Amino acid sequence: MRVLHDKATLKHKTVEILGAKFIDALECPQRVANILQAIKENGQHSIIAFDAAKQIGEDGTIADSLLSQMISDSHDAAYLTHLRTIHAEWVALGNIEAGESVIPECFPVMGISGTGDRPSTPRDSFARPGYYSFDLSTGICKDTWLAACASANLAVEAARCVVSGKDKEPADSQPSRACKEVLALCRPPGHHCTTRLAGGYCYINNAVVAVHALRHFGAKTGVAILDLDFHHGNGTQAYFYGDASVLYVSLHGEGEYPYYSGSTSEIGQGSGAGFNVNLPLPARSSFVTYLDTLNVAIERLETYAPECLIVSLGFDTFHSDPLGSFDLQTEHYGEIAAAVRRSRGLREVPSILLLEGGYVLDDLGPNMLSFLKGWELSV
Ligand code: SP5
Ligand code: ZN
Repeated sequence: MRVLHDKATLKHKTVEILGAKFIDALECPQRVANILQAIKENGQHSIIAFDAAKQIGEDGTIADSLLSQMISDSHDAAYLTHLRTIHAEWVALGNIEAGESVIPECFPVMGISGTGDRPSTPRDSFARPGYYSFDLSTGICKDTWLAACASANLAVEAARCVVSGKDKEPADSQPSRACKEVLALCRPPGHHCTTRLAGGYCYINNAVVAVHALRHFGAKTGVAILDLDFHHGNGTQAYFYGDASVLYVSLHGEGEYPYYSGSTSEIGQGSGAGFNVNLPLPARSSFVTYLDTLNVAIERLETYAPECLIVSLGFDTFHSDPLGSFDLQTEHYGEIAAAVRRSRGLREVPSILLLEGGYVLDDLGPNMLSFLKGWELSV
């Protein structure tokens, strides 16, 4: 497996309100550090280090025009400006110290005004974090923007690897980069945020960016997203809800965070109807139950016959995860990967694995290695 990493992804470190406690966010730098360490020690995968920080100025502007385009094509411009500037603005106003994080104070929740409309962009800098996020787990520190851009850049580079037909560079410009399976060690994760709402530790939707990048590099037909994080990927679903050219399939905890999405009745709309598949599983689901449902997902993916597959890969399905309630063990990740990869219709499909959640620090490395072994052994 080719593994893409960027040390700038480790610079995002924030706080959250979880279960009525104000704590260091469970989504922390050590997650990726531990996975990377395990992959290095294992020695069977090639690691490519990117350095997006070189492309990003003091003021957060992105010099890399492709990355900038991929992010801005898929997210609201004022939202991106907010992510890029709010921390410095709050520090300048004296709201926080430089080492602290921006946390929302007030949300424009449905019904607040009786008009039914989303209120217009607030001028007040205390109002903006709530205007551009939906929970209290998505603080913004000094380097959040840098890390989120570096994370999205890994999704772009993963897409570059797996699609051979590039439209910008000559076809033979980077022959050594072609690779049909890539793991992007994205952090922060992406599947909860929408085009203008951060949430669930997510700021830029890396799966959405990956789809844009796949198109940019020449993917012409269907892209499928298999979301294996414990939580429903509401942001990814929202982005492709009306789009038949992207099939979204998710296995997740029923009725769990983000609470207001993920039911089986959400099937897509317009020409996208039938191309959104939610497969919620009850709390404490066993591996047997999980695998049965995974096979339903795989059948749907096979029928769709995608040109490329994106896996939103979360390990918060692990039995002891503080944010999950499934009963999966380390060896099960290998079986899950093998089940996907053994499928006749999917084994030849260029695939991008994007890291999402997973919060048991000591088990993240073994769980990732188990997944990668299952993925590769089964071909
Ligand atoms: C990427 C990702 O995994 N984001 C998940 C963010 C979840 N944040 C809030 C979870 C609240 C869970 N509350 C119930 C805990 C029961 N143990
Ligand atoms: Zn999750």
